[in-house]
Amino acid sequence: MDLSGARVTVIGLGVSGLAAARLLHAQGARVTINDARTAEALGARVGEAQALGATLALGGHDAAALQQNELIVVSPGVPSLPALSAAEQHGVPIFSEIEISSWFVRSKVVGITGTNGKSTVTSLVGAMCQASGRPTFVGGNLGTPLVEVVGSAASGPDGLLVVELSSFQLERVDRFRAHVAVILNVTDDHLDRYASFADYAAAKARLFAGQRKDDAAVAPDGDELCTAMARASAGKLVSFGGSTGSVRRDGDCIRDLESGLSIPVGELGIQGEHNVDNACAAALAARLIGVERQQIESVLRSFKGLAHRMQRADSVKNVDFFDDSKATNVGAAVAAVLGLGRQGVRVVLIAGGKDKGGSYAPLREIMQQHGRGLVLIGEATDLIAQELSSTKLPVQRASNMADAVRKAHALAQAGDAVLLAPACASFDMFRSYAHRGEVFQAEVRTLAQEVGA
Ligand code: UMA
Ligand code: ADP
Repeated sequence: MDLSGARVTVIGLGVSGLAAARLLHAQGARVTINDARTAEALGARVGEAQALGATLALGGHDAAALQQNELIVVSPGVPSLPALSAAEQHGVPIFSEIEISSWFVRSKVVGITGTNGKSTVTSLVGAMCQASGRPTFVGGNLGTPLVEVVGSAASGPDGLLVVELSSFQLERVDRFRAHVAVILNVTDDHLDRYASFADYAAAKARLFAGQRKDDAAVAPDGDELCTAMARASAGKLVSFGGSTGSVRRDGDCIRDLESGLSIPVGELGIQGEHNVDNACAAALAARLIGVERQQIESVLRSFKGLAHRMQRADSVKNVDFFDDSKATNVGAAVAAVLGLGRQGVRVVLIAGGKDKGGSYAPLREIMQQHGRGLVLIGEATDLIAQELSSTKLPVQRASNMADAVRKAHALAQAGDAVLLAPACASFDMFRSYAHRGEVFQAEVRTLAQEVGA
């Protein structure tokens, strides 16, 4: 793709926009970065953009100016604004940073999407590819924008790219090709951005659009929605998990009959039923991209999981505290409660935060069965209290995390667990899910010091 002299606007001066601008500038494009926020609100990023030689258009999105471009690159957090639709109607192509990256790479790509488990599976497959010795990039929605790989060894013909892809990033891909495309699951999320669940699912399904005949479209065995998405691919459908998946649980082991991989579930580095599915998906994706069985097996044993995903924080008077702050939607929170409940543990759930427009009803029966009580925080407090009122569990409202941790501990009995699995975004009270998890863990440590372990 020759971008030399092209007039290009990047929308959003975040991590993704800045990285995209850097590549476009290196390709000789005349780059403008446009952000709704002012220079004052954007802070240090403004200096970084200026150092690139980019023109800045800050404090709003000007429809007329956007129409003057030959290309617009949109950051994932930017929804379909009226100014963007107008530019599109004017014939300006609009792509995500993922799409433009794909124009400059020659490596094999594993693309991973789904509502939950993306980061875990991406990290697992990434570690497996790294263990194979081939130059490997691991990133995307996980943190490092894909565009940063361009020009590195991993973007060459021997390289492997393992990319976590959000629905936001997939909205505007065209030729992006994942040689192995994995969809893990689709449940309610981001309904504050999409008009319907169908729209959200359709964005995820874009992962398969650029696949070709020899590619693999990976979906969970028995999941009709995900299987239908993968079937629409030009590639071959391969399933994981369930009763007929190509890599699946067989008794106490995970087995891949094709490669001979067999590993007892108890020897996996990550625990919980949903992580068995994640391990199957990762092992299959890695095998399909060419990683050897021994390397896959060794990572399945050694990878201990990511922070703020069912991470045991501490124990206070025989009550275990778990940090699952990354449970930012109801599906993840349900999986977390079920994981503990199936071990016979009663759960005091700390939930709430910034609502994303989905239903909390899936938590109702699960909490009825395995719950001891509920502590609610943040903007979604009333909504959750209303939707779960029929459980008749004790409900406490907390004004901050310190209060929530104390109220949850007071509700718990010896042998119970206190679980932070908010089913909401964190932005009403915290900078990010990671910040929320850190504050929770710090409050648990303080409580442990106060009352003794
Ligand atoms: N902005 C506008 N106009 C708007 C909205 C936003 O100009 O209408 C501007 C903001 O003022 C801000 C910039 O856009 O300056 C931020 O862009 P961004 O929200 O796309 O954030 P980035 O820093 O570029 O980070 C993005 C992803 N963010 C989102 O999808 C919201 C990061 O995923 C990703 O790690 C990063 O690119 C690198 O690929 C984060 C995320 O929360 C972790 N993802 C969601 C999730 O996991 O649920 C999808
Ligand atoms: P993502 O990147 O899709 O948000 P993560 O691996 O970061 O996925 O996990 C996010 C949340 O979802 C965590 O709370 C985790 O415990 C939960 N989770 C992980 N895998 C699954 C799965 N396969 N099904 C349901 N929940 C899951």
